Amino acid sequence: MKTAIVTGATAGIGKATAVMLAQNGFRVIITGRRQEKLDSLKHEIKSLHKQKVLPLCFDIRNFSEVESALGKLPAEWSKIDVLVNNAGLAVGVNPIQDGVIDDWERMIDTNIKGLLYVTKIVSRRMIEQGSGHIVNIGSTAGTQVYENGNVYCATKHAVHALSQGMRIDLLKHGIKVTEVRPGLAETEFSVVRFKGDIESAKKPYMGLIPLSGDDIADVILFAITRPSHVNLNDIEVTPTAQASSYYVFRK
Ligand code: NDP
Ligand code: 8X3
Repeated sequence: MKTAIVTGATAGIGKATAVMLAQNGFRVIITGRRQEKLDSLKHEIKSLHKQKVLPLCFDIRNFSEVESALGKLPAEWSKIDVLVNNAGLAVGVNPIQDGVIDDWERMIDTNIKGLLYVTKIVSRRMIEQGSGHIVNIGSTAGTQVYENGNVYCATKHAVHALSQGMRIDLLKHGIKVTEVRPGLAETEFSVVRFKGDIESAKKPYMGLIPLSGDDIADVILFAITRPSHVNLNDIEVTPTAQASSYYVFRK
């Protein structure tokens, strides 16, 4: 049986991915900072989908927390087939001159440094095993920059570059690297970005049918279930009503 780690599994894309992988025969290691959400997801996956779950509560911005959670896994969880680097966030929508330093640091520390910390620990394990598949959740914002998206877009550009760099460095070890780059997906993402302002958080999704966490989970499942000689490198997924970060058709 294959084992997958999904970071940021307490909400949105990560939660949907953990459930879908469990439904499709994967044992899942689920991570996030909210213990109660991890506990309820563990209960859901064990009772509804009859699958083994290991919840690990830690902040991916802290390397020693990442190392102690993922560096010493229980023996029965020690072979990791898939890592989904999903945990991430946008905070704030300010023009660059009004940027809030704490917002910038949260995004850079989570989306870039946290992804690197997790990857360092898990990729070394995959190299020892001689196999593995890393799926990085990038964004349409990883190749296009929009007004007031400055630092968030920069972090996702970094994920885009790191995905290419990881693919090159891990090539000789037989480890696959896939980047999945969603467009507008309605999760907790916008509520976090607008700091709990629900009305503002709804606006990006008005007048169109956005992606759901399940839509992205479905793509991740497809990517990780291709034959061993086939890799999907870079997958951009948008709602039908979105052509790019700049062109969105709203009814
Ligand atoms: P959600 O806000 O619904 O989920 C984000 C997840 O990340 C939560 O489980 C959260 O868990 C976790 N997380 C955030 N910060 C940390 C941290 N410091 N340590 C550990 N876990 C953390 O958003 P989405 O599901 O939409 O976002 C998932 C990924 O998809 C992100 O990387 C995002 O950038 C990307 N994305 C989202 C898009 C969208 O439109 N929604 C589009 C393109 C990409 P907890 O709070 O419990 O720590
Ligand atoms: C999230 C996509 O366009 O809402 O990465 O920033 S967008």
